[in-house]
Amino acid sequence: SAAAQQPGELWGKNADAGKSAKTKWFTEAKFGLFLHWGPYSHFGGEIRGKRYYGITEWIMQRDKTPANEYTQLAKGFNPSEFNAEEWVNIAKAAGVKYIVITSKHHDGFAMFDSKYSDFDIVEATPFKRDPLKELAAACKKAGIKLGFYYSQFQDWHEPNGGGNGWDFDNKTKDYASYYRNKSLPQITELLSNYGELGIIWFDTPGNMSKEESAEFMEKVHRLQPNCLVSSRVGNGLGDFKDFGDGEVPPGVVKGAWEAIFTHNDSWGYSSFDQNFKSPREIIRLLAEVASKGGNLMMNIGPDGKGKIPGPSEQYFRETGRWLQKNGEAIYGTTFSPIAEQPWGVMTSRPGKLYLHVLDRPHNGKILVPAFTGKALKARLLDGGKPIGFKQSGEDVWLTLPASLPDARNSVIVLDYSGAL
Ligand code: FHN
Repeated sequence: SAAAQQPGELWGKNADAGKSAKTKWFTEAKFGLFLHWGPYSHFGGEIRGKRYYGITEWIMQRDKTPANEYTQLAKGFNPSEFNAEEWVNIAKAAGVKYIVITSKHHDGFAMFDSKYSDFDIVEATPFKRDPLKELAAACKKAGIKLGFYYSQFQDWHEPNGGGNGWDFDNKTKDYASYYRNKSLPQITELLSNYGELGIIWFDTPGNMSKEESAEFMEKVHRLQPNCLVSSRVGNGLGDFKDFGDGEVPPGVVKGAWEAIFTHNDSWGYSSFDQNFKSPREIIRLLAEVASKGGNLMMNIGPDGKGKIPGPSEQYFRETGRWLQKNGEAIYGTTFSPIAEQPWGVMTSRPGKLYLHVLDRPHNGKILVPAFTGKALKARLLDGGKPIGFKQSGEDVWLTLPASLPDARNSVIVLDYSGAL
């Protein structure tokens, strides 16, 4: 039937839809928190008297700030109000199962105590603490997986790092020496000093060769065999697939994968961007991504003092309240065997189809087509109220109550026998 989903691409060797022991936690997690935090958070979109809207973590490149000057300005970064437990409490309340934080973004600044660069938070700022140590401890205590973002190719601070063509000559760079002297050793530090990690989230591989990408991936696996590597390690490698920023694939994708969004129009903190996605948008996006079989990792940009912006905290907490009631329809589910419908999307697990009703039709009747199983029982997930239904052949019609528990997304659990 046309309504049955045609699974898209299979990612890597994970054709078992992530059931392999290594990616199991990841494919079950469904919701992650991305954090972009560094000296750019202190600038908040404004540097040397100029304002830049969006991607504030790129401010050094957009402003062509000389590396020396950026280093001087970065000394103003002093996130004295940072409290790892507070962040993890918010993450927990939001219902995320993992956190990925920038350990070094393209500006080259290490957010951890590194022996391989002075340009790190302990040596180059008055803050002096290692926030990743504190975050690792808080995550461990809360049972949340921790991953580190690491920009392995772009490093605008280093003469041989990728990306900085305003201070250095891109044509004469010795990238191999950059990998050898900074990025590979820092990866070793991250995997050695912060306990067990869930992910090393590489990004923008630039002109890395296949051998170089493989070297980074192997390094991670050698030091922590269970640590997953993002596909942005480059050259088709990685343990799971990351789609483009703000991209949701058009249909089902089997295997371990992630859609990556940010809460407003920037990854790093912006002092003047208030374009935050509402809880409604987050909740519906989460359902859509899960219905295609993936995770949603949504980013927040904490500010230069170390605080999570108010709207981010509030909207993530609100998402968490929805998940408390409806998490069964998200966590541990797999993609829907039946395509998106005018009223919403579906997620599934053996014997259960979760109907995420996003738009209630006027007559209150919704159709689940291409239903090759036998419908047994239907009820609202939140509150348990039974829902009337009628199956004729492969069509299941359900009659919604006059008022649904949540206008953003009300879930109906449809129990069935047979196969979909
Ligand atoms: O250039 C980065 C960007 O600053 C941000 O970190 C995003 C997050 O996925 N990744 C890169 C662009 O794809």
